Amino acid sequence: MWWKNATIYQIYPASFRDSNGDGIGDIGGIHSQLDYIQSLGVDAIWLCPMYDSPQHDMGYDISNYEAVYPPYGSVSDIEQLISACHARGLRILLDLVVNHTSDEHAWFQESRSSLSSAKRDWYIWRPARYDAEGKRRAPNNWRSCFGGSAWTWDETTGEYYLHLFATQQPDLNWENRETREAIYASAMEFWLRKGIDGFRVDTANTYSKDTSFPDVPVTDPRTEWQYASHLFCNGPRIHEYLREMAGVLRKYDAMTVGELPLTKDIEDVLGYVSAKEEKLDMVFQFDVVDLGTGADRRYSVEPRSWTLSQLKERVRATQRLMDGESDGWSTAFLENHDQARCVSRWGCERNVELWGQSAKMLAMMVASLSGTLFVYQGQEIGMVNAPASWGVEEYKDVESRNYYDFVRQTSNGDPVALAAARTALQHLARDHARLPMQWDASPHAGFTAPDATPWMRAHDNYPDVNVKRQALDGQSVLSFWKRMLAVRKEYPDVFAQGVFANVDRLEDDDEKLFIFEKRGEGRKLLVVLNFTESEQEAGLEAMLGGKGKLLLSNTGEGESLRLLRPYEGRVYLV
Ligand code: TEU
Ligand code: CA
Repeated sequence: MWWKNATIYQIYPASFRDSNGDGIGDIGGIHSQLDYIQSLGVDAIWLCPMYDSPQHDMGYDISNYEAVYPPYGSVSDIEQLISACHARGLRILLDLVVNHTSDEHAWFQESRSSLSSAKRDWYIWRPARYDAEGKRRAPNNWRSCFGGSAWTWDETTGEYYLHLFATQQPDLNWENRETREAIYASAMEFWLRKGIDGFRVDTANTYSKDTSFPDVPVTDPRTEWQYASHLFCNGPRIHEYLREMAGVLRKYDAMTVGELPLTKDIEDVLGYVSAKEEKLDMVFQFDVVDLGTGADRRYSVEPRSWTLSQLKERVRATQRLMDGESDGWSTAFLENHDQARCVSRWGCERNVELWGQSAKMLAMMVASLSGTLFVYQGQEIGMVNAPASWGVEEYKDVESRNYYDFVRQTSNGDPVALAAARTALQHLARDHARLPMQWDASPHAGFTAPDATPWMRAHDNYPDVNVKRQALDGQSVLSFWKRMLAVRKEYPDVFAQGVFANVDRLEDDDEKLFIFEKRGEGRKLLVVLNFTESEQEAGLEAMLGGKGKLLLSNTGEGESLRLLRPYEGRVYLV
């Protein structure tokens, strides 16, 4: 199983590299950077959706599974990319988005055309309810993940359709066997036959819903639409569907990594990833990336609402899948296209020293964890969130915009509430991951032609933070990532497969240091991370007992067993 010790590099096509100067990244741009990608020491790439789409949710609203969004290129460009990757020994994964399609998909067009359409039952249609005053109401009070009702009224046939995400993303009806078979043929086998190595499976636990669609209790009295995710995640038939899907994948020996929001208990997660279940090979748990987000609404929260002890606890939760008693497999990641940059969330941007130190320390943390490792484009050079000085109009994501509008409406435009919303977006929005990749110090960070207008503005810091500059500097974040990945590869039993344990030391260190062990075959790692801006007592002498070999350090300075510098991190082999 190639993926067990692998590192997978995630690419967001719109923002990676523009090869033709239209301001939008494309397949040609990805193809042109395969040398760079390979130089990182990764084993595979995962492309976010590049299918044809009206882009209401950046390609997670697919209008044709068997075509490529024309600004990105063509099916033949993907075929060429697949062969180019394989010729270098790189694997390639695509994104599988089959909870919903775009409302412009031919299936939905046909489904919505009449009550008797052959594809009517391919989506989830329900009649209206009427209240005491005879006013038309949605079938229930569920809120969509992007805010507002999860149902949209469709005039043509006088019914509502369900959409867990944006209005333009109607949910497919997985209860219908014919629909499932069409999904397998069009979204999966069409691409598997072209030789891809697997899929990242979008919202892998939402296909089965409670089909009685009950109302949920009111938890937010400001609005009619209530948090209902627990009713559409982990539904009654989800395991049956995933097993059926795995049957298709098996024919091609393809791997899967499923996105698993809102599945918290280890037993439930194991239901998806335990090898004997034969469903998904691994999943992305949300424990770590959800830390510090609002409980009811993701952005209803102050910046940095987390503690180090919580972070440790959540890391441990994802690592439990690897503790030897379970037959599951885990993933390690801190970023993806839905998350703000990890340095801005968990590290420090106060000055250039602390930025670099904390970017490397976070790299050390995530790359020392067990499971398959995922690195998101730009993470390897320590890209950070868009500056606080940028106006809210720079935020383009549907989730960001909907949230800001929601606050505007419910607060009657209160400037204090709007300022808080903007602060939260600056801290957590999905937009931050979607800024152009920073290649060099030329205009727009070298992402597109100098005279082009990139679809999102390049970060102000690109003259300092870019690939070209870091590639020449042996002490850069980029050089550190390369070293880190090489060392991880050298000792797979402790890095990718070791058994994780927190090392609890002095009580009052708990919110300052993160120390953990990884036990492998007759040896172990000791990872010591200082999460503060000040020096800390390390006390390593006692912990190592003269036996440890320093594998990695992020300081480039001599090692002191007594003191750790700000955001210093070390990995010892014991
Ligand atoms: O995300 C689904 C998801 O579970 C959400 O948690 C998402 O991260 C959301 O932004 C959190 O508030 C997947 C994709 O990764 C995301 O880009 C898509 O917008 C979404 O599905 C719909 O396809
Ligand atoms: Ca382009």
